[in-house]
Amino acid sequence: MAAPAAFSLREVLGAFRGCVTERREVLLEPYLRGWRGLIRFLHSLGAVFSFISRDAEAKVQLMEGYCRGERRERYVSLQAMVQYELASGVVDPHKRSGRADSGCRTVLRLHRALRWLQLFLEGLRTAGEDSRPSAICTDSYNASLAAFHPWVIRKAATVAFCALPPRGAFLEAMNVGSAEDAVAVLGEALPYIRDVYGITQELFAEHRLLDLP
Ligand code: 1Q0
Repeated sequence: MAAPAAFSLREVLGAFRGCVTERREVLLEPYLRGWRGLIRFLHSLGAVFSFISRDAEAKVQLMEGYCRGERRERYVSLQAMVQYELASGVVDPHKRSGRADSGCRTVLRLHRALRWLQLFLEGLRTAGEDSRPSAICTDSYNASLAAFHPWVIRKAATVAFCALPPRGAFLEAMNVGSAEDAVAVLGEALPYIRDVYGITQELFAEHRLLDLP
């Protein structure tokens, strides 16, 4: 049996590029494929990150279940999912409590993490050669996801970030060639990630889903 292929940033890039349709809908299958790639990368960074990858993995798995399930046509795109879950009462933006397994609240967690990713990759791409990924990661986290996490998670995340490898090794782990090549691919990937984030943010804002418990 062949060993699982090594992570490559190109795959993640391809997945996020394939997310947005001509009608500006976000397709779930490539969205989740992009996340799968990222989780794989996180695994390669070591066990310190496993509390993060476990959570992301559980969320991706839940969503994959919907995409393959009985109502799969309702989960082709984020737009279809929002429409279906609102119409069927699976989610209700006016309720303070809600189902922990709805697609909308699950995607919302991934969506917030995508903002972190965007900031982090932007930082990595534009910072100087002697910059530290751990510092860029901490700053990106504090400017995004941290606002949604309780103290203990913030603390654990900040400690884990210290274990990130230095810039050269980090860029190399992306598996697209030299550090310069990796930076170029990041530049290519970012507009797609930004686009997916922007469309999702607008969709969730329009339906008042940005605070789902
Ligand atoms: C490279 C270092 C990775 C750092 C990841 C930053 C995110 C930190 C998040 C800490 C999450 C802690 C685990 C639990 C969180 C949950 O409480 C929370 C809320 O969910 P719920 O159900 O309790 O309401 N969950 C989340 O906020 C979701 C977090 C998902 C994080 C997914 C991160 C995936 C990271 C992939 C590595 C990307 C490396 C980038 C470079 C690769 C180049 C393409």
